Amino acid sequence: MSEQEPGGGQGRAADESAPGRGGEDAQQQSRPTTTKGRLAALGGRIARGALVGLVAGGAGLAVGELVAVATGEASAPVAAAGDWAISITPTWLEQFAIRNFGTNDKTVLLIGVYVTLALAAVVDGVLARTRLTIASILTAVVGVAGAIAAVTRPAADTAALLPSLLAGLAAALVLRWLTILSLKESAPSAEPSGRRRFVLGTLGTAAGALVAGYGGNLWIKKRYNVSEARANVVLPTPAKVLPEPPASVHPDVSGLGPFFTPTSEFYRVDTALTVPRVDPRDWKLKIHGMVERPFEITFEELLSYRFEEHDMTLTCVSNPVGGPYMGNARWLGTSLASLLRRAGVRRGADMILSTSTDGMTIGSPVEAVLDGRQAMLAVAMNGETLPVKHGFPCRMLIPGLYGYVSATKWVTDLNITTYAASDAYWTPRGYSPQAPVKTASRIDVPRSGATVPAGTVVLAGTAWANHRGVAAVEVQIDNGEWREATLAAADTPDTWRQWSYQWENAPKGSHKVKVRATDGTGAVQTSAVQDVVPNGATGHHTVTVKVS
Ligand SMILES: Nc1nc2c(c(=O)[nH]1)N[C@H]1C(S)=C(S)[C@@H](COP(=O)(O)O)O[C@H]1N2
Ligand SMILES: [Mo]
Repeated sequence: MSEQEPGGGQGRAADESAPGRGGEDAQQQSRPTTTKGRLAALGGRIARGALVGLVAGGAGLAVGELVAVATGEASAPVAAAGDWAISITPTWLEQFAIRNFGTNDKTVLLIGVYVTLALAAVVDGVLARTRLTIASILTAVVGVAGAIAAVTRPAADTAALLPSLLAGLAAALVLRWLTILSLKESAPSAEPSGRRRFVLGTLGTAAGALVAGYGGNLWIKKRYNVSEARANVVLPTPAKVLPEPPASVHPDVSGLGPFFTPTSEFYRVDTALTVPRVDPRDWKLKIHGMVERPFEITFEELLSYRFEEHDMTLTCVSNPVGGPYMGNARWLGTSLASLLRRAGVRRGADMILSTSTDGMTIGSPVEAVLDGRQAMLAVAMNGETLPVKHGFPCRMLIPGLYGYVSATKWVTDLNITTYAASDAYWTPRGYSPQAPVKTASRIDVPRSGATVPAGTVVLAGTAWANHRGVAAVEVQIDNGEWREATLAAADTPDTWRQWSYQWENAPKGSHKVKVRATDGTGAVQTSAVQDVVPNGATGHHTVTVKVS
């Protein structure tokens, strides 16, 4: 970088620009002649353009947020853009996100959307100084793109167009107005009043946008809040009292999680950027398609059915070997099989295509639901009304199948159809149309990499073969013999089974410990390593333990 004029005082006076239409390229003659001066002028233009772009973008988003108070949370520009991004996320990226960000993947996505919009706003704001019309049109185009994203979400109506359209329009108008003020302010002939107008306009708009955006967001949260409706649900009394499982389902090993996963710690996996808030008074379930007697029921009717409790472990297909995406709960639900029988499934139908209020579709085998297992429409978990993020007011559950083919949250539609005729959401994205949970096991104690004192080392963990049950668990130390672990008592074949093993005289040094399970049919968990896609990871969970 050459500096022709130490001190570089080209300063404000040389910071050129003309007010109004001509923009900055009409002002060639007043350009500073030194490199440093030119750089300073360029910096000033970029800074002003960026500021104006960001304020215009923020004002647009705030308007969008306010409009979304009327049209629904998911139609707000950022929510719509995020939901759209989720729907086009390729499977490899989705896998990367779930591996690296886990349940924070949605926060990461939102940050991504904001950063992208901010960058676009900065570029647009800088462009506006020389090409105001083009920049304004681009702003409006971004709004139109947002509106298209919003209206093409599966659960959207036409009103979903409005927030982003109006956001784009507002942003374009603010961009125009502030750019003109800014060009006047930075012109060589600028008067102090021009500068004041620009500063006040920018600050005022920014403050207004913050208040409106934040307020709109709070208003949305309040308007679509269902916590009161949730608190008012009177859970049906189960037809039979299900006794607590014996204490012996849980080996008393410190560091091993409880048999039932506390609801607050239960994993959450779904594609919903804004958690659907469904008022039970508006909830209806429709059963239709290849049935003799299609029908629709309200939440009140649903609650009048026979309800039963059932203990079952829910597992995500995206759970890597040894991973955390599973939980065990006591669910309260009504029989899905009874509902199907009431509708009368026609011959040839083999799939239930269930849809949630946010448009997620999940395909489940009719056969699994009718084979006697406790498939249910659940309204409570662990004795408490379903939390909103776990599907309030009603979700589907089928023991033995991964969540993406069975556990539809916020479910409102059951279309009885065929695998040949229908694809569920994840099928074109590379996942198998059908997916029973694979036999698997996990070492939870000690944590991999932990250092433990020599002597007797207690190993413990959990194993699952949902609906087949776990018959045995074995551990292997440093590729030695497989040794039989002690199984805790079984609850149901649909729940996981905890285990422990006393490793006597553990020698000092670093050791590899592996685990494998045998399911209720006698099949031993495979050692073959397979990735999550297309139907669940396999391989032995292995931890490193340092004995000192
Ligand atoms: N509506 C809806 N239901 C859904 C999903 C979803 O994305 N949307 N994800 C499924 C998947 S992949 C899993 S593993 C389970 C997870 O349920 P949980 O979040 O209550 O643990 O919900 C299933 N039900
Ligand atoms: Mo899942």
